[in-house]
Amino acid sequence: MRFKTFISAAMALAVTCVTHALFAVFPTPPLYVTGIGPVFDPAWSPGTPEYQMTALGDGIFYADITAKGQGGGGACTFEWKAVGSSWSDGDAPQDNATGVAETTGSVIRLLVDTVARTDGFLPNVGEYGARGVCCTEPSVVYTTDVVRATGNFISELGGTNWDASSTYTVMYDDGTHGDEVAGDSTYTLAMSGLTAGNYEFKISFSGEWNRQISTTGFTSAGGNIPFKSLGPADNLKILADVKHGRTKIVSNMAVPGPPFYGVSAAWGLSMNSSTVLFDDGTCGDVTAGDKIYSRAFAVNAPTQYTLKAQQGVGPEYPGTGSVGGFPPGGYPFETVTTGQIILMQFDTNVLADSYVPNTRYVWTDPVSRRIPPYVQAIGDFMIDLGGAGNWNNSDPNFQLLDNGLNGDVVAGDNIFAATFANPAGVPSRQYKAIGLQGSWEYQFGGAGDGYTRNGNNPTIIIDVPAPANVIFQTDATTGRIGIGGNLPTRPPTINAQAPTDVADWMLY
Ligand SMILES: [Ca+2]
Ligand SMILES: [Ca+2]
Ligand SMILES: [Ca+2]
Repeated sequence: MRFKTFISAAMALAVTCVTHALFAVFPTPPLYVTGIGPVFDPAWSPGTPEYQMTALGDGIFYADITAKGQGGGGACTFEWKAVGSSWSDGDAPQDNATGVAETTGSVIRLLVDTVARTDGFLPNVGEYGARGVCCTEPSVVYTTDVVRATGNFISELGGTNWDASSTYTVMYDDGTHGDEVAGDSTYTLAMSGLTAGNYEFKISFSGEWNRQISTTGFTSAGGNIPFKSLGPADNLKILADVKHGRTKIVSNMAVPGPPFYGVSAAWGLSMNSSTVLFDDGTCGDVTAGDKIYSRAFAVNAPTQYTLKAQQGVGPEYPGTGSVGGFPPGGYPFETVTTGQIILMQFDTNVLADSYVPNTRYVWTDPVSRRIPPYVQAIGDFMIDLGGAGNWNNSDPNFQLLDNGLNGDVVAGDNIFAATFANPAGVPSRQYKAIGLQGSWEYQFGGAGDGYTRNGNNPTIIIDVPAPANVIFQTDATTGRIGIGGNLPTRPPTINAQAPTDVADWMLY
């Protein structure tokens, strides 16, 4: 009972910290680990010298701790996080990470990866708000564990949904049952026959939930991981890297499109013939075969909404926010008349102008486009450039303007810019832009994102030695951001400079 009381108090404290750091990024070193008592003493105390982390290289940090007591959770689990010197510096992961301390005095290595990876596994730094990915050595997963993908799809296979002991969901790491490499700590569940639709799962171990892999990695309570089936012929694989606590969905129908679909709560969230995008010059597509997929959609009633491009099981664009959620996330647009037609365009070309995102971003026609009332550059460069504090989303000294002055090349083109003297240098800092003063509701930038509402765009890294000026640029139509004197490239089918009552397709 004493343990249970202890755990409750500490969990409440940790949850508070998660909320506090919702939009923070991972802190710059020194980094620390902190966690629950009695494994940690003091418990939940960022900045404790004996818990300082050491760089392992490649953006990975570790700390070797000696458990002051046995883990008090089920299966001797304990909860922990990587954090800066204080909670206000930010922390990771969003939920508490999990470790196992079976005995007092056991030595456990706690690791955090702070770098975005390109292997398609989640969680991944910069995607869905992840600031760091945590795991332990020894792992919370035993070699004797039965690894399962457990979720609400099991009834489609003949079993019971969320049955953590199901015989239908056992994963393999022995080179059989669709597992590609035996013994590489990546387990595989291969399946097909699922009715088209949205599903979710977590990775469970030996039929219990004290240890699991959720949206935020190794946790005791994180979110369910979503995936889609495009139909019974969709050969799906769920992969689980049980060394790092990450998962990946592979589908034979999920190769990067087409078909792409344009979905919005304003006209429909289903991926079907009424939402498929065109690149054949029809249905509003301006130019056939230019790899820009488009469609004109009629919106029944005047509204403010969001949209996304989707490609089945693969990623969504923008990636951040939930287009079907409340409030809805994605690319923002607004209509003012009943039955208004909006043109959505989705560029799958790759641009080489150093602006981010450089592919797979969406935009809408000028009538439905939201012109931001305020654009500001934000990040951990603000103090370097003379600001009072970093990550201040209401600092007009960092406002970008569309007036043709101070680094803005063309007035009124919906590209916002400002130039800053840089006497001290800006070493490897994080940058994105926001579209409403004092708010995180509208954001710009980030690979796979662009202009978003109700999401949390990943940052891009800027590195400018003194004394070169820093010129921040933000294209508020596409959401592409970067630095430098050159304008971000725009696809030729954007109408960004004609009168706002002229729809894109009227120009061609
Ligand atoms: Ca394997
Ligand atoms: Ca096209
Ligand atoms: Ca401009």
